[in-house]
Amino acid sequence: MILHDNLSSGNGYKVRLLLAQLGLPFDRIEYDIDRGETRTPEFLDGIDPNGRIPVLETDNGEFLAESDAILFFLAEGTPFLPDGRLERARVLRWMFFEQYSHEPNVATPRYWATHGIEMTEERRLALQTKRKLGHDALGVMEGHLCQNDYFVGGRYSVADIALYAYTHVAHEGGFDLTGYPAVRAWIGRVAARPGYVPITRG
Ligand SMILES: N[C@@H](CCC(=O)N[C@@H](CS)C(=O)NCC(=O)O)C(=O)O
Repeated sequence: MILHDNLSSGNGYKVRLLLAQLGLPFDRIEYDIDRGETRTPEFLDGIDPNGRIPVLETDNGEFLAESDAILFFLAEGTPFLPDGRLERARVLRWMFFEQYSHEPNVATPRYWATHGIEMTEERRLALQTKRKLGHDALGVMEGHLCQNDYFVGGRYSVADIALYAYTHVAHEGGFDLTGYPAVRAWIGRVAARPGYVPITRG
């Protein structure tokens, strides 16, 4: 398998973390997203027309984009995805929450801060909204984790990986997690799982 990736990406990290925990070997191709390397005609025509990483290239030469779809695909038939119909749907519930309510608000400020993106007036205004919506999403997680050790079925799954990726580095985008003790405790539980690798590991 080949992971088309960028080391700083939390979306890419989700896949790297699961592959490491599954013990699956893979090759990684690094793209400089600041220099538009995922927007070339070769990438758009041959790898993914949406021009973003991560993309998983399977051993059969099939391409699969979207981090949470890749997690779901790789987790099939493993302990990282529950068997029951309702629990599988709950994994998707948290993944859709991650993509709609969490990632656009918690990850984007980190990207702006860590990639030297110019803070135009438009971005400054957008940041205020993202800050509020990001804290709303963290609040939803806190409420769930006050009652549960993990997101679905009381055990670690790809729902946790999807949400962990950008939550554990939220401070890099200016989010203070002090007010979310249950989230911080869950971050510690995830980081203690067997086969854990940090976001910096390629
Ligand atoms: N919904 C996608 C988002 C992917 C995404 O935003 N990728 C970013 C890096 S985290 C990217 O490739 N940016 C480069 C670009 O947009 O040109 C996923 O979860 O995989």
